[in-house]
Amino acid sequence: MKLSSVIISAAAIGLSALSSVSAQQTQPACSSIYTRQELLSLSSSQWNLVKAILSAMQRDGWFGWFAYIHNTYFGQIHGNSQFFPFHRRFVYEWESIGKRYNPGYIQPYWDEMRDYRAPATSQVLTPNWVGGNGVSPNWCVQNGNQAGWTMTFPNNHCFQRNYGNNGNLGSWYSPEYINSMIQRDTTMARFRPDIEYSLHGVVHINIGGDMYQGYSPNDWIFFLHHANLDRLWWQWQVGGRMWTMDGPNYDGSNISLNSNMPQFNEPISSVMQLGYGKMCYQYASNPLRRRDLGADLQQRLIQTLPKNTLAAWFPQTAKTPAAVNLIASVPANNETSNGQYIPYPTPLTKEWLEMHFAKPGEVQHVEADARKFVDAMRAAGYKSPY
Ligand SMILES: [Cu+2]
Repeated sequence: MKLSSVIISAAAIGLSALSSVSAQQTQPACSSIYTRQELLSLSSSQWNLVKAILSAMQRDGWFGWFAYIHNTYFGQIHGNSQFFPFHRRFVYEWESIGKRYNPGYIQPYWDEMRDYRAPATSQVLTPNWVGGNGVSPNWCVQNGNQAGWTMTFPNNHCFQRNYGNNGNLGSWYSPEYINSMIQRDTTMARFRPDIEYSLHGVVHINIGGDMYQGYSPNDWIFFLHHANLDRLWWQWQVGGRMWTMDGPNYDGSNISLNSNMPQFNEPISSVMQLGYGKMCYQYASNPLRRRDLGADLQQRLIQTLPKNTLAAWFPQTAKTPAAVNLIASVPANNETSNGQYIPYPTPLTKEWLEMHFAKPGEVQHVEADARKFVDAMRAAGYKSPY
C-alpha cells in the first residue's frame, strides 16, 4: 500500500461533524486528512521509507536540533498544562520536517498499553523495528534502525538505551487503567499529571539512556511515545472535552486557549482540534493488534465488575452501556482466551521526577490511584485479555 492511499477526505471519516461543538474553532477545516498508524501496522515498504527518512534527518542534524529544543524548554513544557499542546505541536513539527524529505512521512505511534504486561518482549523493541536495549558498559544500542548512531546533543555520544527495572522494563499501564483515567478525569489540571506521571514517565524512565534525559528526542521512540500520548489526549478530547484547557501555565498563571506555546509562539487554540488548521491528521487503531477499548472489552467490564466498581472506575461505561454496542470490534478474547490479573505498574524514580519539576502530591495521587485500580480489579475477579 502506498502511503498516499491513506490520505482520505475529512468528510469521509466524519470529522466535519465535530464542527457542531467547535464554538472556539478558529482554524479552517483541513481539505484532506492523513492517518497516523500504529508502528507495527506499517507495511515493509512504508517502514523502509520511514527508516530512510530518519537516517537522512539524522545526517542533516535534525535529531540533535529537536533534542536541543526539547532540552532548552524542558522546564516550561513539563509539570504544567503546556505538556499536551506543546508536545502535539512538537511532534507535528518533526513530522513536517520528515515530509520535506518525502511527503509520505507520517509519524507512527506505539500503543504501549497493548504491550504493558511485558514491554521488553514487544515486537517494537526488536532488531527489525526500533531495536532493543543498549549493551553494557556504555549502553550503546546495536540493533534496530538507530543502531550505532552517534548523537550530537548535548555532545557526541553513542545512541543509548539502558532498560530500567533490572533490565526487564517491568510492567507499564494497562489499556483498562488508561481508559479509566480518560473516563474519570474532567479537567486538564487532573488529566495532565495523571498521564504525565504514569505512562509518560514510565516509558521515558524504563527505556533509559537518551530517553531518560532532557534530550530524549535523540531516541525516535520519543516520537512514537508522544504520538501515542497525543492520541490519548485526543480520545479524552472527543469524549466531550474538545476545548478543555485549564490548570497552570509554566509561569504559574492560569493557562488558556490563548496562551502561546514555547518555541512556536502560536496559541494553544491552534492545535486543539485535529482535522483543522495545520493539524490535518487523525489516528487509526491497529487492525492487526487490536488496541482500543471497544465494545467487547467494555462488555467484559460490564459483565465482570460489580455496579459500584464499574461506576467508580468507568463512569461513562456505567452510564451509557448501550453506547458501547455502537462500536464494532474484534472480540478481545481473540488475543488471550481467559485473561490474567493486571499487574502493578513499575514506579517512577525520584531523580526523574525531580528533573521534571513534578509536584509530589500529583505524583502520589496517580501512583496511589493506579495501585487502587489494580486492587479493585483483582478484588472483582477481573482478568484482562491484554
Ligand atoms: Cu517532553
